[in-house]
Amino acid sequence: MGSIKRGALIVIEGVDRSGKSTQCKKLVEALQKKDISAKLMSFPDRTTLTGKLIDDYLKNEENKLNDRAIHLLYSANRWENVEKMKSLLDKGVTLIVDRYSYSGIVFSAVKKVMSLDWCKCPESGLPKPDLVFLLTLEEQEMLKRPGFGNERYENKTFQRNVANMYETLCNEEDNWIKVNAAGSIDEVHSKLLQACLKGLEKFQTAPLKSLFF
Ligand code: NYM
Ligand code: MG
Repeated sequence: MGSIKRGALIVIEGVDRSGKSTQCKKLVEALQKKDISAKLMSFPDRTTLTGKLIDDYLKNEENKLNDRAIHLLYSANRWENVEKMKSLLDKGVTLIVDRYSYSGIVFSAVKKVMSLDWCKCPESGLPKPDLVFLLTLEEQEMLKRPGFGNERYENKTFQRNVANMYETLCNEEDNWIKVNAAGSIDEVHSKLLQACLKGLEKFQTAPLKSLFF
């Protein structure tokens, strides 16, 4: 009776409209087709208690929750899901996650109210992804994509700052892969799938680490 390998924790990050959700979905489908147990998760998880507060904050300009409070809510939204994540990983399910702690850090740090270190603190102890894909888009490409929605943060200046802050974080980490999101959906997908498959065995046999200790 050999013990089953754990699942891998793989995160996709990037500015709004970079194709994260599409790519996450395709990645899960492709892994499943290869008989690799995989599941999609996304943050914010708007279905939970904190998720409902976050949803209201994003949709209502009148919501005056302060920057630190909303930052901690996003983090709590991940902590609410930690048992579920760990239990799936333990069972050998690979998780493909649409945004994670890095979105939390980047979207808050660009507000210039809290330092990068302050933003990282509440993420400490969450499962550390084995691999992070950063989908990048040149500004010209970003502008060509269909319009932003009406949620908070969905404007050019904010997203430009977010893109720069992602670069800063990316330079601090060794397990990030930058992928130009301007390619076709299939081109981007095959890059992501290849990198996932290449690392999978290694991820599944190494202990799961924690963020930022
Ligand atoms: N966002 C997302 C944050 O500000 N902090 C976080 O921790 C996370 C996970 O929520 N503009 C922001 C980024 C998005 C917004 O996400 C909603 P989505 O993926 O559009 O539902
Ligand atoms: Mg969005």
